[in-house]
Amino acid sequence: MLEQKIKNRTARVAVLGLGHVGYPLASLFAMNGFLSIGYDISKKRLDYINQGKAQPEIASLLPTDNVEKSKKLAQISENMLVSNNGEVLKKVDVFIVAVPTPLRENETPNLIFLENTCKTISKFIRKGTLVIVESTIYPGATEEIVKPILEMSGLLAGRDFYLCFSPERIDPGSKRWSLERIPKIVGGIDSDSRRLACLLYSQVVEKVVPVSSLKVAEATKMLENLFRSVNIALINELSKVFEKLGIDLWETIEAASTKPFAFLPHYPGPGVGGHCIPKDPFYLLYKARRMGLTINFVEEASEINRNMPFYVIYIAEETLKRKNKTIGNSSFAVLGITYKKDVADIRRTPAKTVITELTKISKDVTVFDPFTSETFGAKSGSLEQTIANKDCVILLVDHSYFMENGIEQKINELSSDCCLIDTRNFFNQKKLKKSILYRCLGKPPGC
Ligand code: SAJ
Repeated sequence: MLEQKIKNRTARVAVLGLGHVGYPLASLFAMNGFLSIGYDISKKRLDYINQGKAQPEIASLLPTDNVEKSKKLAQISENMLVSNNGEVLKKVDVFIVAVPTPLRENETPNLIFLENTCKTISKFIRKGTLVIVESTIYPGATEEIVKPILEMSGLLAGRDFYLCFSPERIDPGSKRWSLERIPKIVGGIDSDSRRLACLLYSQVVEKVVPVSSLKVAEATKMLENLFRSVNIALINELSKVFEKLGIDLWETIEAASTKPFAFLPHYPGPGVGGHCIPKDPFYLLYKARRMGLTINFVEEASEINRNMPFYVIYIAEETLKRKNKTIGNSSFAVLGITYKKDVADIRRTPAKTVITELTKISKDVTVFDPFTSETFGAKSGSLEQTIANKDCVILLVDHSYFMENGIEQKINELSSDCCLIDTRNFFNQKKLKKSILYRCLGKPPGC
């Protein structure tokens, strides 16, 4: 009986898709004594994991104490096997789907990875098996897309096997919110399915939140990421307005954050990147449009966030003008390429637009990021080489590395009196030498 196998942790749990969601999840089950099967079609990804290179992605799961840490790592390697061979999916009791759900060029859902993964599962699914989808999809997709493919096996969801949706909520790079501490939402095709999935997750996470249906669970993810996209867009739009009004938006956000209720701070920046926030709202829009509805917020927010990289270049141009320099004849240093702080992920990073546009205008653009060697066609160098003799230094990502390596002092040691564009309110202007023309997004010039 599956329930018993879950309770005594003898259930074989397979996670399909070992990306930034699936790999930590498979590791979490292994750490809690389950036989965890990590399945991924990419040999490159499997080699990366087997060489231990993906360990930073599960850092938040591991204890800081080295002895305890190596115990956990030993448990993971003892209980977890990763493979791209379908044979490992035989005798699996629980299948968890964590494959990417990207967008097509026309911003409609591309469910090809999800569909193919469900076809794979349909070959190995047995009576009494539990299937849980964690990949972000639009409300209704588990019943419309996943269920019919799984039933190609001849087994029926709700009668022969259990089917659930539980949105992944991983916060990449967060040390505070490790997987087991983030409440797990669970919706099922029926109450038995939901009960078993809740029982499973309650073995590995602190809190499980059952909801009334698959659609509510799917919609929860949509709401969370649309809420984020819209609030970031609001604050990005306000950054332009407040600058003109001569008001420091960062100070205003801190002040508003003292309200103990009904305000959640979001911060302006060079744009919104990553695999989720720029993409997920379009899944909901797609579903709404199929019903003849629209969600203006989705497109409005996306438009505002997409334009931020151009606004960063506009600020750089305006600041260089105050030094009687033109953007075309200026040299640039760009600090930070990844989509956000302390992550090595460049998916949909706004840095790509900033650098691509800058290299169209200026012949001398050098970039540096401690997490990636990607340059988007610009020159690269060490941190020191990147900022040396530049007319304009633009910080796009507030990596801890920069402060840990004395970025303010390095900029003060620069011989050239450059312009410094800060898109993250990262620098303490008081620590910068006066000749540096500092400009922070969301603050009036000279503030
Ligand atoms: N950003 C801002 N201002 C802010 C917050 C973020 O400009 O106030 C930018 C970041 O720099 C980054 C982008 O938005 O470029 C997204 O960063 P993020 O931290 O908001 O999002 P992700 O993609 O790293 O993770 C999000 C999270 N979703 C929410 O916070 C609602 C995470 O919890 C989800 O699990 C993840 O998407 C996902 O997988 O959906």
